Amino acid sequence: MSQLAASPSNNLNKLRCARPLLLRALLLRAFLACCFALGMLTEATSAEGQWQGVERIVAIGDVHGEYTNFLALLREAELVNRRGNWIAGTTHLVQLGDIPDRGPDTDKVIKLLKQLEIQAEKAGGKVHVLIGNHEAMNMLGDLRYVDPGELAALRTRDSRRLRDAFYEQEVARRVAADPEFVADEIFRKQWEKEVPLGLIEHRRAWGPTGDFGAWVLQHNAVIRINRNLFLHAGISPQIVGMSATQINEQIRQELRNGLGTEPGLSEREDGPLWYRGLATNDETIELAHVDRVLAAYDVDRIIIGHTPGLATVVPRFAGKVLVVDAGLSAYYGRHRAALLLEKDQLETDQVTTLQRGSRVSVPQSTEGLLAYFQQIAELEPEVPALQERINSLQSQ
Ligand SMILES: [Mn+2]
Repeated sequence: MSQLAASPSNNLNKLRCARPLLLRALLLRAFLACCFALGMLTEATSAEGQWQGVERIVAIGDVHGEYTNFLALLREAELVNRRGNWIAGTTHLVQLGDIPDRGPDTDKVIKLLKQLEIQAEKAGGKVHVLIGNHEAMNMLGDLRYVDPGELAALRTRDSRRLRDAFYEQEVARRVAADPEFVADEIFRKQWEKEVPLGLIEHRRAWGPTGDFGAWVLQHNAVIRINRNLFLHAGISPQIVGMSATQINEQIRQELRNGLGTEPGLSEREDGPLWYRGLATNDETIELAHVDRVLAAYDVDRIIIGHTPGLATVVPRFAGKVLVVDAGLSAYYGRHRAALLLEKDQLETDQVTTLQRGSRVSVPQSTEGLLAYFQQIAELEPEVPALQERINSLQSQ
């Protein structure tokens, strides 16, 4: 009796349960599909490296291990507060590459930028840290410009023990190759000079799975925001046929897996991390190429770092190229300038240099250059190269 009574109600219960379960399963499937599609979308957008409709963009050039002056510039651009937290809402910050080398603060700068990437994303903004030739050099093992302070910053109480373990391995390796080999005190002193404390940590950090290397591998070398192309050095005539996606994928692949026997895109003189023609070639000779690059990537402007000299944003080709490497680091004189691109009512990007906190409009013609550099010189005095440029423009 109880069984008979129970069974229809059980069946009913099963049915009642089945519907929500089915619904739940369908919702879950839809949810997962949605996540998947969103994931694909996000990935596609970032792989293509394109953003449209951005109201305010701040571009900052090479940092080269300089924390204090970099933070001062971020504050002047109203990107962060005095504690270094993002306050810029939907603004996009583009750091044009070359964070490490020549100065000691690389670890601090990277920690700050990692934090800003997260904070900006939450606020609807974005921090783009582009890959420069010095990121590539550090990942590929070219350590010519490493500052001793960068190694010292990575030292811990374990560093000596870690290095001793490597030393023992090195001695064992040499003895295996040559049984006569004896590691005397001179050998040890020489080896320790070549392997300063912090170097092993540095090599690990810049490896493809290390704290710095894995972070760099999340980044692009070339991006497009509104009608502006951003990259570290420049697009040469040899590279102009490659899409931004191809460039980004090839450079990340090289930094992840190392270089083959052919010169890699990330180390070539005419590659996007090194090419200096846009910054230094004669404008009358290079102009046709500049126009080709603008057409190929469908942009109005190319914004680059890599070449310091005048301590400010240097407009070239009547504003078609903007060189944004002010020379922030002590090595280059601790100058301070950022580029601002802010949409006006007509939705066009207004171009302004922020020099030590003061705004100077960037001329879109060669005629405006003298007045521009004169205004900059008042804000950034005692830059001989800038004075020379002013004198030469005056004598024309
Ligand atoms: Mn560079």
